[in-house]
Amino acid sequence: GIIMRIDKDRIQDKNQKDLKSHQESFDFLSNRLEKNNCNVNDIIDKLSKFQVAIPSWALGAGGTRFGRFSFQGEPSTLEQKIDDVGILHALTQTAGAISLHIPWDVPQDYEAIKQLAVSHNIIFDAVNSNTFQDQKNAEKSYRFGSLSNREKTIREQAVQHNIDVINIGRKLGSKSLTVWLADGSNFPGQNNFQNALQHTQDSLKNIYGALPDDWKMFIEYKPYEPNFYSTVIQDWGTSFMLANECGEKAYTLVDLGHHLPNSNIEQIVATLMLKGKLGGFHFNDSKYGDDDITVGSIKPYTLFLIFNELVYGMNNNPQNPYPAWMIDASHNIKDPLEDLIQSLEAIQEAYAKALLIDQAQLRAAQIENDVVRCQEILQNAYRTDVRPLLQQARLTTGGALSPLHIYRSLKVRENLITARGVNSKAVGL
Ligand code: LRH
Ligand code: MN
Ligand code: MN
Repeated sequence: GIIMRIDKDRIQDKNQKDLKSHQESFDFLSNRLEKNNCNVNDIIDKLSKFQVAIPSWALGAGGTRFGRFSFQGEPSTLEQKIDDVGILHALTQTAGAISLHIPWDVPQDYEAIKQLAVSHNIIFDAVNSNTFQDQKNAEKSYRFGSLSNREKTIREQAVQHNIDVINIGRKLGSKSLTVWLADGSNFPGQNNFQNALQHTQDSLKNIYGALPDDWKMFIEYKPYEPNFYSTVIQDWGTSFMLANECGEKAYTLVDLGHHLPNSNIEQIVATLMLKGKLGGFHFNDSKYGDDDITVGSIKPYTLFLIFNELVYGMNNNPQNPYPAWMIDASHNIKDPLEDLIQSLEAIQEAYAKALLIDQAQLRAAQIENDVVRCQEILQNAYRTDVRPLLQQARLTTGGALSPLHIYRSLKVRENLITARGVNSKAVGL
């Protein structure tokens, strides 16, 4: 197939036009920050190293349960999905990984797939199992649950699928498995809660038994949807308990959209990191439920507060491993690549603002119970326009000063449509 890529020279070339004005705003901001005891170089370094995995299912326009409007030039093969992530990474230098969903993305030729990823400088992050849909030619149906099912043979099929996913991931160099279950019930009385939880725990332990020593297992929770009365792994507490039952390689995964309205997600993050159990993170934003819309488009201040806890945990909790970051968003109407560029920018922005917080001053204000000053310290950081820092980070790593502008001016989508055809469709959600 045709490999789509944007080489660094094109990007450098396009950057020229905005270089001078960037330099001006960067100098102005870094002077001000240095005066406030910020180590700007350290922040730039942290921003350049922060890499977020792109899930294979975010590269096509997502659907709602009422329909899906494909976006022209969507990737229809795994190779094309990797090419898309390559484009994102070339422009932003922050999307250096892809997260595959099995069976949507089973590789045919492993060596070729690995080489393609290497050529784009991207690695394979967590592999995701899927027992929320019945697969083609599946012997048993997950209609009434997978790992939690009353029927042993159905649980066994679901466990085996997860083991198959681990083996696929091993061949690609992945180091973690993410398990998200749709299991639950739609009506009171449909399920025995205790049996469903016990079965889930036993099944997860069987999967954990097949996990290589240097792998992690992430257990994702979600309160509702697709089941609307009960979900077996409904909240962080249930996930945490199951992870503890499985063992030290099992962790909780926080997806921003998987909380009931007004939950204090930053506090959940702090609790899990203190206990060394925050393994992975799915970024998205929402107004109502698990809306999976562009990161930072609705609640950017909450995202900042969450990053404040993440930064604190990364600095103070050696018991917690470095979390696996992933975007879990995909929308119905935007160009998926433009949407992901916006999400990556919002993530970096929240991270940069959290890095500006003067932790020593905040501690001092907390000790004095100076509530007003505590709030001022957080909000001073939040109100700073950090975009020149993001641009500087991209400049030093060979990315685009303005990824979205360059994406449009290079007519990337138009080229993808020419290469792949108007009706090319992504497999997945
Ligand atoms: C479930 C979820 C989970 C799935 C993805 C497609 O809502 O967040 O991570 O794997 O969506
Ligand atoms: Mn998720
Ligand atoms: Mn979700």
